[in-house]
Amino acid sequence: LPLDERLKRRIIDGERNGLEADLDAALEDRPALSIINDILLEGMKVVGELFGSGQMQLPFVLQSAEVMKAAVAYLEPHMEKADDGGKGRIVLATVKGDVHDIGKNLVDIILSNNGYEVVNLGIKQPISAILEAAETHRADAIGMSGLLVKSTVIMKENLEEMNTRGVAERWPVLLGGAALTRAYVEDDLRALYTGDVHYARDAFEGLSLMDRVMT
Ligand code: B1M
Repeated sequence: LPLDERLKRRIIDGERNGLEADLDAALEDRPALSIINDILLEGMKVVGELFGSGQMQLPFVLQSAEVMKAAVAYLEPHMEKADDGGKGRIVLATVKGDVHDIGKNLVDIILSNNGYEVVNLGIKQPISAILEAAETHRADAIGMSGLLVKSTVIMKENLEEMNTRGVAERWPVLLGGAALTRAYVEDDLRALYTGDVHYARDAFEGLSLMDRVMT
């Protein structure tokens, strides 16, 4: 198989042996971010389709996720660092009940490499923990990630909780994750939330939104 296909296959098959050598070879002709976006994430997309259609079982999805994470960790030092912090601080978390963190961690990497300080709380974070961290770290914004349909409901509840606590004006909120749609965030959630809430389709939109809310 050509190198690109082989790397994509590694994600789909959850095959780690020889991963680093293939990544090194790929780095010779394209930047780390392009390897992630154009090759590895294509593999994850296939995993999602196979899992969704019942052709792949959960333990294998987990293996694929682990290879994906290992690849991202290996590539991270090769990524261009545009800025050294100081542009602002964001508290980032996967919402309550949701363990998916590959996308959130990509957002962390992209923001960190572009001048933001990221306080990454990890997965399954209740709104109380998110707000406490935002307070303690004097965050400029809050980012929530979630991939389950259930998580879109949790995000709504989180915003309602922020309204109730009277803290909606304090932090612009960025929301991302595969189950969300722009319309849900920009129509439904904006209608109920008294603060500022934005939808980010991917990590790069997350970055441009941060640049926007910080100006
Ligand atoms: Co799960 N899973 N999973 N899973 N999994 C999905 C999400 C699913 C769509 C698969 C499917 O059915 N086709 C489905 C959800 C269906 C639904 O809710 N209707 C699903 C399911 C059902 C489940 C379980 C319930 C399965 C089970 O137990 N029976 C279970 C959930 C457990 C839980 O959370 N309580 C489960 C578990 C797992 C694994 C642990 C095996 C593993 C996760 C490992 C990990 O993350 N550490 C896993 C995986 C890998 C997936 C798929 C295949 C891939 C997700 C991924 O990493 N994509 C996924 C299929 C899919 O998404 N279509 C699936 C790559 C990643 C880079 O994309 O996170 O979307 P994503 O991030 C993108 C953007 O969304 C955006 O930027 C990123 C790209 O730049 N973004 C943000 C994300 N967050 C952002 C935040 C921002 C800005 C942008 O600002 C704050």
